[in-house]
Amino acid sequence: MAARLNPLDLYDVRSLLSDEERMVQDSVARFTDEKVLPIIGDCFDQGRFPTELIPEIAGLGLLGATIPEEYGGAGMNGVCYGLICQELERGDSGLRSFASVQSSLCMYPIFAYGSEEQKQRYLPKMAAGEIIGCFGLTEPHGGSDPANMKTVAKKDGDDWVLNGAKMWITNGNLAHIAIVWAQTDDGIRGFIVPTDTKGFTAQEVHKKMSLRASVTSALFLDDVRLPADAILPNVKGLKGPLGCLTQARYGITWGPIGAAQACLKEALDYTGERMLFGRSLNSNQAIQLKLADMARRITTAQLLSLQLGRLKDAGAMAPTQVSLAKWNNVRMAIDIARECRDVLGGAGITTEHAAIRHALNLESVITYEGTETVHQLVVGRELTGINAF
Ligand code: TGC
Ligand code: FAD
Repeated sequence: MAARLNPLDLYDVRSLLSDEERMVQDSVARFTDEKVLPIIGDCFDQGRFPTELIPEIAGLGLLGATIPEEYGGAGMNGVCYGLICQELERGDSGLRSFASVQSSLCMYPIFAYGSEEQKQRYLPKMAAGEIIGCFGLTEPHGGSDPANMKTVAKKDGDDWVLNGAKMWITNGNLAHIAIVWAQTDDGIRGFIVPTDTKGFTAQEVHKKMSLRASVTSALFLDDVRLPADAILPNVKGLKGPLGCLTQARYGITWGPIGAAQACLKEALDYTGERMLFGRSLNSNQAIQLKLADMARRITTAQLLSLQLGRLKDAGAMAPTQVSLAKWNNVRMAIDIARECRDVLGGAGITTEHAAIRHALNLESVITYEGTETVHQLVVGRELTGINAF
């Protein structure tokens, strides 16, 4: 019989990677296997983000991986960043969220829209994990429509004074700085807000059934006074935050591939060992159909993200392409995680196994960074030219 294919990479997508990309993937995979997997089930049960892993995450160059080395980043390409997201999310979506927010939603806007002084002041310490950021765009009255922003920033002499509230903010209670988007007389602008500024409070969201190993918070800004140089000078309008979302959503297309691979691996192992009706569970056609369908969908998602990454690295990636891949790959992973939970039977309902944790986490992933419906409508608009929002 011919050599068996890798069930988690049936098309040998890994062979399409460069040596550097494979090395990055291997080092993050090792970190996930050795440091994340042994503790993450307990973290999820306890509703705790493993802050003790931050120094090693930073040491591996996973914060601001694509930011140039002169600002403390690792200067990697977009495909490497995608592989980082994939391997972290094979551990848990909470770890990938932490890295996405720090890299794409906080370091990226400072790098892309900040002054030279802001870049020098913040980026090296953020890459080192010494300054943690959060990104405040969503407001309590409706996240899908950020143009309807109520948070305001008013000029008072040279200062800015911010008032408003943000909701569902990843890393909110961990953060030293918040990138806050607010309406001004000049349209939507971004501000770097040190979280110890008077009038700023973060309140952790409890009772979550999803992303339990991640910090999620509400932010309140009550007459928060900032100096003139807190504004990000080089962007105006909604394209500022949406440009950050494009970076983060790109990474999110890769992350759920890791979650789905973790679930498929678990289902393959479990159904190979489970004996029912005198034979192993995986010798039933109904089970093999499910496993085959998972492999088909993972393979499609891998190829989609890799091509998206190649487009990104060629400077040719369009936001609509990111929407299609975010929609497809998160839908793929949540369906697979739920199906794997089912084939594990009763054993699938506890966090002794990973499937239910991934399935629950993916409920957030399918909602944040643009809900599934938002991304479908973006693709629909591209096809028809009609804005249906
Ligand atoms: P529109 O008013 O047409 O456009 C405004 C300006 O933005 C530009 N633009 C983009 N730029 C870069 N990337 C994109 N994806 C962009 N989309 C639009 C556009 O060209 C325009 O520029 P200009 O120069 O003409 O002013 O806005 P739209 O109609 O495209 O947007 C509508 C819609 C619904 C797609 C948008 O509002 C949207 O994406 N809503 C969803 C909001 C969302 O995703 N929020 C996420 C919050 S952050 C988060 O969830 C973090 S979770 C992190 C984690 O834990 O991992
Ligand atoms: P709504 O916008 O109220 O949407 C409700 C429902 O209506 C959805 O099903 C949506 O698809 C649907 N809908 C909306 N518009 C239409 C339409 N035109 N047609 C048909 N259906 C429509 N935000 C941040 O800014 N920073 C963060 O760090 C962050 N982290 C998050 C972490 C977690 C765990 C979660 C759950 C969310 C996070 N978010 C963050 C917020 C996230 O981006 C929003 O939840 C998301 O954008 C949706 O907004 P909403 O929850 O207000 O839902």
